Amino acid sequence: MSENKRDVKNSLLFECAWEVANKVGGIYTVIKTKVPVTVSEYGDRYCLIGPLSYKTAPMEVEQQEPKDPHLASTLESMRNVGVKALYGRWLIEGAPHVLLFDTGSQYSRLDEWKGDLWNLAGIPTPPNDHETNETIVFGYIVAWFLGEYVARQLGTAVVAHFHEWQAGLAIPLLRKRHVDVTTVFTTHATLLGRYLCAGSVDFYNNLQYFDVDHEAGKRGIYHRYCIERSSAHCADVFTTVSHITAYEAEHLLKRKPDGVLPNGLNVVKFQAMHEFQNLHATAKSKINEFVRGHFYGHYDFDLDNTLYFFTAGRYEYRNKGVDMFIEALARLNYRLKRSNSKTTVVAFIIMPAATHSYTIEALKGQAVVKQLRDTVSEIQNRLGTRLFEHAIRSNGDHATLPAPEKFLSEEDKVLLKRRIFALKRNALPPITTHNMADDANDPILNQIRRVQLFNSEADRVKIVFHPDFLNSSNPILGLDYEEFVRGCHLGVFPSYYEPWGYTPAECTMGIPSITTNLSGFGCFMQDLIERPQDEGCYIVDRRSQSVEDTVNQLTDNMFTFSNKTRRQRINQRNRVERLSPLLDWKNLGIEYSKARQLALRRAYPDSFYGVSGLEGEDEEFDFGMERMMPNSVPASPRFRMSGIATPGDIGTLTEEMQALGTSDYRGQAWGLTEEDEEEGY
Ligand code: U2F
Ligand code: UDP
Ligand code: G6P
Repeated sequence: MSENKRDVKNSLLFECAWEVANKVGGIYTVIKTKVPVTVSEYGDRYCLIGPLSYKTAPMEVEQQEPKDPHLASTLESMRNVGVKALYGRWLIEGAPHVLLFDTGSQYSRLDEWKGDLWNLAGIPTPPNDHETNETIVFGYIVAWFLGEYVARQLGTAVVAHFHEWQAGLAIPLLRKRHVDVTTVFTTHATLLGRYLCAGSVDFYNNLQYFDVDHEAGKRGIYHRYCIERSSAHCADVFTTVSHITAYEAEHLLKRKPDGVLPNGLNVVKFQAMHEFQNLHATAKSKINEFVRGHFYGHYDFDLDNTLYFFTAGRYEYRNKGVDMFIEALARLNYRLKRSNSKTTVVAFIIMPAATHSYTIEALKGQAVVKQLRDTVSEIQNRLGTRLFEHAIRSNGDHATLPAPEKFLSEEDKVLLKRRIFALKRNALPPITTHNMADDANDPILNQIRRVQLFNSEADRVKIVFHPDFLNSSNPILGLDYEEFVRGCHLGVFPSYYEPWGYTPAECTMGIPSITTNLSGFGCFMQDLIERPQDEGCYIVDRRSQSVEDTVNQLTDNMFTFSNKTRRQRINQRNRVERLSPLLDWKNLGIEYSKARQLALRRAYPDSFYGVSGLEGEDEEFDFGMERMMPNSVPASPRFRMSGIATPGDIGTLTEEMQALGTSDYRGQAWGLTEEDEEEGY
């Protein structure tokens, strides 16, 4: 590529995503939580690139002047022709450099760039797709920036890492223009996968056979698909977040990924185990408070013997497995009733849908409980005063102590009666907390109607559908999501399409969860731990059995969990919490380092070989990353593979991976016989 020999050991890193300083979905979580570990490796040689949103940027970014003179002069020359950009520090843990481009400042060139894209790559673009227009303008600005930057800065190699198709368009442009950078593309799902799964197709068994162009065309996303596919093909290194998505990408994008970069978390470890157990108890008491209000008038169950289950995420009814969750809840209800169980399960569904604010009933529930509580504490105060006055005048004669109810005045009794009457309710406690915009056609509500889980007294399983994300300032269920998770007993995520799945991964902060072997996270845990269910990480099989059998397995898991004693639950939470280091970026970040190193090797092979042409040992990088699981950690959990150094070894990223067939993905493979597996394919 280059005449000059660029320094590959101290390479610079630009990481580019649509969700840099701009929260849309899961990729924001990936980027933001990963920053500290990337900064510790790259320091000031790291800069994130994203779109400039005037709404969020002022809160997220502190403006600064670039210290790198090449960067300053590149920006200067772009500003001179009208490009608006904000450079500074992103105000998050790690405080990385960030460069945000205002796509609006270059919309005048949209048609010119669309024409260029057609001539260059044969990618067509329809006129009214706003998201694609943004992608094109952003992609052209980023390619322009990187091209100008490396033309000025000639001494050091530059790695440009792009996430998802919205940020990926710069990759084919850089390649066509022979810009001297090396590129990594990470996809967090595929466009076609998401669309196909949301319909009713047997996705995984047909992956090899889809006519991809036709399917994309049918759904009006052919142009987006072309951008995604060209990003994957033109990148020096192509990666995804899990093996299951790698398999999907190979067939839908027609390039086999070079490796897997699993998503991590920023794990906070407590000094002592009991600290997070205490947090569970405090958060649970807040959920208890909500439940008392929501079920007023029918609150005949014992909160001390009540379990909170939940599912959460974007409202993708089939992809997130809500259909299966509700069906399994109905069966759980039947089994709990049949076994005369005293346990009540309250199942929460937290998924944003279109609504017109809270229902009157939901607000009233919280209000009547608050009034009752206020009245009781007023009476308590008055009663206390009377009791004290009486006692102090008894002058040592305890025989004068009247019956306790004598201290309750008639007025108090009337007040209390009024509050108790207010708790009367003719209807059953509502399923949903909000007025739904389309109640009659809502898939979740319709499924609940079908299985008839209406919160009746006889039901051991009650349902609360909260069609909005949680927030501590909400008047109902006023907790932050993290606090809510801690207060619950079990997270249930029976996903059908889930490239990774942060929601079950986040449960490892201290509560058990159920997920499937079709989610990236589920497969990751299954590959890593010998008996994940013993560690509070239940994985339901959605690959090799019928839907009926899967629902029964899910029901069994929930039923067994419902029969655990408090002591067993506490124990299980301790075990789950011990898994969290597996997901720590301090351990998983090394996979990103490997991807960058591979990209450098592919772009600058000469820099990695000694004079003799053999790879010199001193050319190897030392990532200096913390190794997983120091020896002091207890023996449990038992790992499946002996001698693994990092969890990322599961996502082994190697040159050889290209040469292998489809069947080398981890986890249960498709279309393989048992003998094949035994032979280690
Ligand atoms: C994956 O989740 P994401 O957070 O990336 O999922 P979305 O935020 O929904 O974005 C995926 C695509 O859907 C598009 C968006 C992206 O191309 O432009 N989209 C849309 O068209 N309309 C919308 O209203 C919202 C999004 C993945 F699914 C998880 O399993 C992973 O955990 C996560 C992180 O790797 O990436
Ligand atoms: N989440 C949230 N508030 C809520 C429920 C969920 O912020 O009330 C977050 C959750 O913490 C997680 C993300 O939404 O980080 C969902 O990510 P996941 O990977 O499960 O699915 P995606 O939406 O990315 O497909
Ligand atoms: C934590 C607390 C305990 C409490 C328990 C409730 O472990 O430290 O004091 O008894 O939570 O557990 P449960 O599973 O019944 O909500």
